[in-house]
Amino acid sequence: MKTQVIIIGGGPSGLLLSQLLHVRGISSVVLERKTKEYVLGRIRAGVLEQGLVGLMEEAGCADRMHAEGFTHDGTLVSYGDEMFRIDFAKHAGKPVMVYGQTEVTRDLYEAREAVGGAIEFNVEDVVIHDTKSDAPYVDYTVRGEKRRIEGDFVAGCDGFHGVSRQTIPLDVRREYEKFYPFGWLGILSETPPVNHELIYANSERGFALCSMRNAQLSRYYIQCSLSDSPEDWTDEAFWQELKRRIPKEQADKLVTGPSIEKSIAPLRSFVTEPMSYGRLFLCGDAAHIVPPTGAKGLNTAASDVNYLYNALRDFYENGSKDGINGYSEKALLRVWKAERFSWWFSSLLHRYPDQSEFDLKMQIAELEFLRSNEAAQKAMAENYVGLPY
Ligand code: FAS
Ligand code: PHB
Repeated sequence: MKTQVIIIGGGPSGLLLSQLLHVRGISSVVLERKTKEYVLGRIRAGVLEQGLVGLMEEAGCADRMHAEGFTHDGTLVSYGDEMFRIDFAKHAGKPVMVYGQTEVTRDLYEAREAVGGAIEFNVEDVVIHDTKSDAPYVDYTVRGEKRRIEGDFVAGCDGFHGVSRQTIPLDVRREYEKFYPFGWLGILSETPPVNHELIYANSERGFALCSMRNAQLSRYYIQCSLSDSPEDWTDEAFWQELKRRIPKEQADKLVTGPSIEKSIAPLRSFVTEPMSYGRLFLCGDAAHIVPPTGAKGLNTAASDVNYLYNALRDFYENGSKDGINGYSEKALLRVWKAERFSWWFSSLLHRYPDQSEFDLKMQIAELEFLRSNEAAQKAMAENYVGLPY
């Protein structure tokens, strides 16, 4: 089989790239390790930057997002019983879209299937070859049958545990990593959100986040120990702990109910450089990971896709190699800014086991500065809604 762009990974990065290329008449094949149902079963991001909204519109996949998503013009930050609002409209001139990653991925799958897009599921033993040539190819197996795809380019959209990053030789790769000494215990419940906007809470018992998917589906997180497992937490224990971490006024109106999903995500900051190797280009979690605090995981994957999509368009439509040659440097500039914001926001809101009394004073002073200073609020708002591509 031959195509123009071979895409490894059928998550949001791979699917968005494939659909955008299709709109421009550029062929691609997506190779996905799991089934579509498995991919859609993962509960992840919830907040979309306008850049991703724009890409979904360009891909022709934004109708349901605009019909069912929520536009948020601000977010709430609390510490103890104190709470203040960061006004995105005032400080950054644009909102965010609250619409789950699961729904983004579902919309992209539907769009690819509607035009007969080539997606292979349950692929195994993916090996990427000859990325330094202008004719890379990928070997893989499906249900034991060996197959090969030849292409002009390979997009590594296969997430943190994929094979694409590993294809770049160790003596070429530079990796940067930070582990956080805690995780996020998240639940999904068919209950109305406690507030119409998100609440990011710093409390003496640890971080909490009140988010949502729609008017009857809420997403809540609490910082937990890395040694915890979801089974350690009954629903009742979760609700009681969440109530102790958000302002009393909010806790008193929290509607609780049975969890329909409960999971723990570890937190990590990670970047690999470069994000390309010959005609192999890494996008999304294949190249970088952020703690979910700043809602930058999915959104930074989208900015990678934006840069790669436009670079490939430039190649096929104008014969220019400037975009593909400059992809890694351009994508990394924005990746590192997302890493910084995600690290800063995580440092502001979580309680660290080794935090000294002075460290705690600094954290509260930072929260007080953010609460009282317009420039600080503008900086946070501009990062949260998404820096320019
Ligand atoms: P993905 O990991 O989503 O997709 C990669 C795809 O490649 C997967 O479908 C995988 O099956 C496939 N694959 C892997 N290896 C392969 C191989 N060898 N061959 C073929 N296919 C292969 N971000 C937020 O902004 N907010 C959040 O709250 C949030 N929560 C998260 C919770 C968890 C547990 C995780 C892991 C991530 C979370 N993220 C969150 C980040 C997340 O949303 C990612 O940024 C987003 O999924 C990135 O999309 P992709 O780059 O497509 O990677
Ligand atoms: C979510 O709704 O899953 C979500 C929202 C904002 C974040 C992280 C996760 O910063």
